[in-house]
Amino acid sequence: MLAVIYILSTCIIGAYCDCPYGFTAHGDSCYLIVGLNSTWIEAKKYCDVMGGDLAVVESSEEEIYLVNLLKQIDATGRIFPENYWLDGTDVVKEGEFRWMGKNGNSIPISGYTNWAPGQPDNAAVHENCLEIRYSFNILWNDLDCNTRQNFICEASNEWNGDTIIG
Ligand SMILES: [Ca+2]
Ligand SMILES: [Ca+2]
Ligand SMILES: [Ca+2]
Repeated sequence: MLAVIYILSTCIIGAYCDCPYGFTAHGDSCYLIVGLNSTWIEAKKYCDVMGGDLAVVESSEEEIYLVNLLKQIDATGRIFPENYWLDGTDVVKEGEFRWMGKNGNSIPISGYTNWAPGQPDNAAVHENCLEIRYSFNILWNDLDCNTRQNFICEASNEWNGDTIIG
């Protein structure tokens, strides 16, 4: 609990609390909804370049926030209401979905999930990447990783620009 208070207080003070350029802060994280038609791995690289990673949705609170964000963007018409890659995949071992993270630090998707009814179904035996799918009532689905679509990046709100080289 002390650690949580510390993180919150540093954010309130603002000393080490910031989002990468273009991201929106919410709780401990920052988010960027990206309307580029990208494969899952292209999306993951894009998020990395922007200072984050593909989004890891760990709670209903986080998902409700994101879905509201998607609906707001939908209302602007700036991004066609398509589908959005998240960080999950079972490409390494079929049926074992993991949040891939970075540097080999993947973890099994356990606890909170929000799969659409009947998903993941590994349709046509090659659906290995996790998306939020509009036509499935904005719930999770596994899809062919090579499909080009929108995606959601997430970064820590303690991000700073110290890693900029040159
Ligand atoms: Ca998250
Ligand atoms: Ca699969
Ligand atoms: Ca599927």
